[in-house]
Amino acid sequence: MTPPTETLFTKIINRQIPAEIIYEDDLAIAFKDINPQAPIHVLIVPKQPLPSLADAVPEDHRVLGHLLMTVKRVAEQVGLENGYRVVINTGVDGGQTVNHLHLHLLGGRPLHWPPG
Ligand code: IU
Repeated sequence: MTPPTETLFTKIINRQIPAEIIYEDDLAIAFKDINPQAPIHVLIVPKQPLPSLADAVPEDHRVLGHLLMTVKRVAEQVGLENGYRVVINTGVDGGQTVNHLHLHLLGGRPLHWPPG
C-alpha cells in the first residue's frame, strides 16, 4: 500500500498553486493537465487524498462512483460528444507518477489502442 502523502494535487485543491480548474464539487475537482496528451486532457481528482486505486477500500465506493459520474459530466461540459478515454494509471507498472488518485479524461482526436 502506498503511504498517504500530500502531493501537488492537494495544493491545487487548496488553491496553494494555480491550475485551470473547470469543475468542482464537495468530493471532486477537475483541472486541465499541464502536459496534455490529447487536445482535451482533464484530470478528475477526489478531494480525499487516496493515493491510488490499489489503496481503495469498500468504503470508498461512493467517491469512486462519483468520480466516474464526474468524468461523464465534464466530458459533456467540454463537448466530447464523439467519445473519449478514461485512464487510471495505478502504481509503478501502471505509470502512476502522482500518488493521489486521478482519472485522466482524454479526447478531441481519435485515440489509438493499445496504449504504450
Ligand atoms: P500519472 O497518471 O500519475 O502519470 O499522471 C499525472 C499527471 O498529472 C500527468 O499527466 C501530469 O502532466 C499531471 N500534472 C498536472 O497536470 N499538474 C501538476 O501539477 C502535476 C502533474 I505535479
